[in-house]
Amino acid sequence: FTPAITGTGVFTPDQSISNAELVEAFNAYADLYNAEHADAIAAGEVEAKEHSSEDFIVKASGIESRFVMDKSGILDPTIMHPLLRQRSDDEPSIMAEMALEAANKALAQAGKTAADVDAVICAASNLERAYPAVAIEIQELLGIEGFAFDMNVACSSATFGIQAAADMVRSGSIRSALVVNPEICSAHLEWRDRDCHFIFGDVATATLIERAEDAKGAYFEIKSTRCGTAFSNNIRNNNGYLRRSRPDGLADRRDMQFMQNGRKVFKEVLPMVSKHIADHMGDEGVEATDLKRLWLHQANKTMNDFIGKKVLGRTPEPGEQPNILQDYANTSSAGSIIAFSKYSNDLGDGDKGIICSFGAGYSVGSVLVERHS
Ligand code: CO8
Repeated sequence: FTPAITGTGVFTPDQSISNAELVEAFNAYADLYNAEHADAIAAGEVEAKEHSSEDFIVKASGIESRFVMDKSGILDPTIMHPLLRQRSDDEPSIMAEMALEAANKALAQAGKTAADVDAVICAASNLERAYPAVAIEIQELLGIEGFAFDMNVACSSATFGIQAAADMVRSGSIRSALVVNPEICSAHLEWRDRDCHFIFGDVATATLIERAEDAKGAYFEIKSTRCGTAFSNNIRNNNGYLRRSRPDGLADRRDMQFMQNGRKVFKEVLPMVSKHIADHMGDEGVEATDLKRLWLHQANKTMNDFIGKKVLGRTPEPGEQPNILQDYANTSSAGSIIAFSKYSNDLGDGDKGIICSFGAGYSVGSVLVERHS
């Protein structure tokens, strides 16, 4: 069977934080911190916190704003993280609820219902609990018969999930699968660190993968997929279920949130991604001139400009390599799918494009698609 993307959906939280709001809150936090530690700072025992700046954020990343599930806690200089209500075990979990809205949009776009779906893959860079799988809860909420499982490949969760779903559809083991990516990045971002406090936002995306012959309207044939990984500590989060067992495990430790060496990531991931896409295109006999669009991972504008230029062999025309990071920031695995969802319907019959994610792991995933309308 030929796998195809027949629908996509995006859930966008109703709260957003501009760079101006973010920087104001961070600077108030830094002032509080510096006042509290004035003696230690004066004695040279503690480093003073420097202010953040809107100009730096836009220049370094291209990010202007981000959506979040709760801005009240993040913007309170005495809290500096989201405040999310504890839900009872009988209520839908927050990730399931976000994914559900995105999944329903994807189903509606494809003109399908839960009865047409055989599997759910919840692929995200962090899961809200260890078990039962969030994917199985989403399966239950949607009323899907079949199976579901969670997976985590950080920023490449969506493309790796699409590969898993596409391979299962291709082999005939399932008719279709929903790949959902609920990303609550705000809950594992360190908002008290100016080096990264601007980077992430929250969102959920969903992609319906079906047999091409089952498509009711226009669709994107999945021509092929490629996944690659190479271990790196340059993007790391040490939080996990062994935390309680460690001597200072429950302390407020910096390494229990997102950490990165941004410069190194930039330098190491760029050649890895450029080679990955070039190899994928080479294997498929696809030339740069065959590509109408690139939907890249949404981490950094300069990074995407560089990759677009490298892949196409020239500076991409406006719209050829759409960015959404100015509005959403980095939403981990969901970023390239938001770009695909928002900027793909104008393509014509036979037009080809590549969805590509990259990030922690390191991990890179690419999906070569062709429009049929
Ligand atoms: N305001 C003002 N100045 C600042 C700020 C700030 N907010 N932050 C840093 N500075 C200062 C620095 O201190 C530094 O000063 P100095 O030169 O005196 O040391 C100067 O500005 C330059 O800082 P950097 O070298 O850090 O700046 P860069 O130009 O390298 O930009 C970036 C930083 C934006 C982080 C950039 O390096 C980048 O984007 N790198 C790539 C990162 C990337 O793609 N990472 C992918 C990670 S995402 C992922 O894989 C998903 C993980 C799972 C999700 C986690 C969710 C929480």
